[in-house]
Amino acid sequence: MKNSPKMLYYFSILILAVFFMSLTATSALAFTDVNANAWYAETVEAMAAENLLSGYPDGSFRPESTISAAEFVAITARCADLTPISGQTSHWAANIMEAALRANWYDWDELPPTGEKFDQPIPRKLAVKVLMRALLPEIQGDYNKQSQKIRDFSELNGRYYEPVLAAYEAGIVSGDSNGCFRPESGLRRCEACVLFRQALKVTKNVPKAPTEQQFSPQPVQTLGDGVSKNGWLQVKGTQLCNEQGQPVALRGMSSHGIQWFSQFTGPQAIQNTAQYGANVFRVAMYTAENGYLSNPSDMQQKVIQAVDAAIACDMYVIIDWHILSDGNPMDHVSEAETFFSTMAQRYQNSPNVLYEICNEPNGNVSWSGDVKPYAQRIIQAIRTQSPQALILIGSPTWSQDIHLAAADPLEQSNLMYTFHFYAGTHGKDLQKRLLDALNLNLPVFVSEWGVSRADGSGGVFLPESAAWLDLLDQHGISWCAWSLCDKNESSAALLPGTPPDQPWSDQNFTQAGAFLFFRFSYGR
Ligand code: IDC
Repeated sequence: MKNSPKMLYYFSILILAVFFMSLTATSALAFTDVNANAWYAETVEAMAAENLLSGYPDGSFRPESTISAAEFVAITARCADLTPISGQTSHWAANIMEAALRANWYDWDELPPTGEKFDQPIPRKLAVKVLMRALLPEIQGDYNKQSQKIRDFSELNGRYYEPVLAAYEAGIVSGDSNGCFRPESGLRRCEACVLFRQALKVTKNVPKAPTEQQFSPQPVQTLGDGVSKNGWLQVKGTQLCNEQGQPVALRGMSSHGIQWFSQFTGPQAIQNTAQYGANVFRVAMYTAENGYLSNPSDMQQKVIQAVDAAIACDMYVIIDWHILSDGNPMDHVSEAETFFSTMAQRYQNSPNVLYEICNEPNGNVSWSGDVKPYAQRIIQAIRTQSPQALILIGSPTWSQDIHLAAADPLEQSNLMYTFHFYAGTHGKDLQKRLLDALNLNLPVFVSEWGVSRADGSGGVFLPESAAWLDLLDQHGISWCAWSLCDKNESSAALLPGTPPDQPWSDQNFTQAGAFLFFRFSYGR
């Protein structure tokens, strides 16, 4: 057949058409709704090519929609290669959110693991915080230089200064056309992609700071469960372990003073607490304030009832010699000796029982002159009866001076040092002290802490409390919270009038209680 010019013409058009079709097919497009000419197309495509974006089941990406908190965290998790941990709801992102929370990318109150904020738009301030903590925690922003670049800086909550200034410093964020950051606004999905891409670029250029191994070790995976599974407890290094040598963390409640609130140390109240996942209960037997010193046999009886109730629930139970206004434990050392030797004899075959020999030494009292020699005598009294018993030792300044114990510890084994804090009063300084003590190999047990101020009232301070508990979890540290009672003070877990001898529901809890009871089995 002879080629006519007309046929050649049609033929070349066909070839061209096929060529262009193949072009569009290769350059496009991971998503049906990302236009190749859009300003963000290149970024979105590049991220999709690296499997960092998955889009929606219908093949769309919805670049103009506002990105939700769960979506933002999930993409960040892919960028940071974060391994999910079993989450607390059936939300599609629950496992990722759990891992992100525990990695400290954000705080409990910002995106509670219970999921109510997962599908809400993530505000820009929080998005930037998540991004910087996940990908570039080592970058710091110069306050004076960077804050000047942000026209609406006064609208930024101080909680977000650090990550936002760092993001400006690194050139990841530059503000809108008016020079505003708009901390409370949401982000479009396409804008979020640009943020991710920028951060990933910077990551490649930032040499990784040497990790401060001692301050950020891998979180210790600890077992919960009760005595039937874990048996006699033992201390290995700084870690509480079960009879088989596996790391364990006890979590539960402290009673209030049993001279006032023994109705909440009965079988039903303790069982209620165990049912929410607590595996330890602390029996606070005051010595002064109409406690043991004024009424030894009655108080001892109350202790026994509470201990037996906890044992019946397969829990560990701490017998606490609750000195408080009587700040020097040496003042009543012989009474303590008698009491502990009686208890240790009675419970010598029971792996459930732990002995806390002096709640909170305070006032004019020294570690090496008072508390340490006191501990030596009481350890002897207990171990004569119950050689394997785990014993908890306090320190001056209401059991905050663990640095003194760390510098001059007792020689005996199977001891832990108690460390007390109240989230509304104590923060970074005491947290540093805790980490320092761990670094010096001091085994620490938080036998009392509260979500309130140190006077048992005020607040509640839930973000601060969550930060504390996250730190304890990170280091596999056990805790009991003050207190299981219905007194009208903010540290109390139960609303006034809660029946001690009936099962409880969530309606019985104060804000403190709702938070604490939820944390017993957190991450387990
Ligand atoms: C508080 C109680 C409060 C009581 C007071 C004195 O919450 O109702 O009136 O004791 O008995 C501690 C103590 C603990 C305190 C608690 C809160 O161990 O007995 O309980 N706290 O102040 N150390 C630091 C704080």
